[in-house]
Amino acid sequence: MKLLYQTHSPPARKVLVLAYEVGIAGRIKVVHHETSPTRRNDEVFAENPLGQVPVLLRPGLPAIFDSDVICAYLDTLHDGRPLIPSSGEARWQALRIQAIAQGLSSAGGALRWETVRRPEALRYPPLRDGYIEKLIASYDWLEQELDTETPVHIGHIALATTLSWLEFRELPTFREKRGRLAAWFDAFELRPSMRATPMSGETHD
Ligand SMILES: N[C@@H](CCC(=O)N[C@@H](CS)C(=O)NCC(=O)O)C(=O)O
Repeated sequence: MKLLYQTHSPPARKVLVLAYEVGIAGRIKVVHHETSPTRRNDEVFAENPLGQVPVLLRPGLPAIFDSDVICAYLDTLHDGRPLIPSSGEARWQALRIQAIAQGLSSAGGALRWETVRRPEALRYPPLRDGYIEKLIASYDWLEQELDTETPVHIGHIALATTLSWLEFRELPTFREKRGRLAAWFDAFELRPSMRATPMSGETHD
């Protein structure tokens, strides 16, 4: 299988971290691609009409996107404990943490457009402030709601890869007054799956 990937993309890294966690990373060839709404990447568009990574290419089978769907697929390819719990409250907890992580990643990306990516004259400060509000409210929610003592699940992976990117991009910090969240993240970052998938090189994401 091939994974169309971007080194700094939280959803792409989420897929790869899951693959390491379940022991199938060796079956995936990672192919780096630059993608952006303002820099069309024809190879990515050829597989995903949204022009976004991650995309999973499977020999003889249709391409799969987005990261939630790829993770659900990869979770069927191993015999270990599923990282997306199949039923009960454990499932909804994992999926709602994943949903917050995906939202944080989107809000963080949108905030970067309003602060560094869009030409200065086209930025709209009220929109910037609205995205900051979403980040702060989500950090506060996570400080209360994150299940730090349960076995690792997809929500944890999505969240750790997103927090890592938010910090790397120097977006508003989640650390202040959120000791439980910060301690959980610092421990998660030491996992071999996170260490095997560092953000590297320059991208425009
Ligand atoms: N919901 C998608 C989001 C994917 C996404 O936003 N990918 C970004 C990189 S982080 C991308 O490819 N952006 C390029 C673009 O939107 O044109 C997923 O979870 O896979």
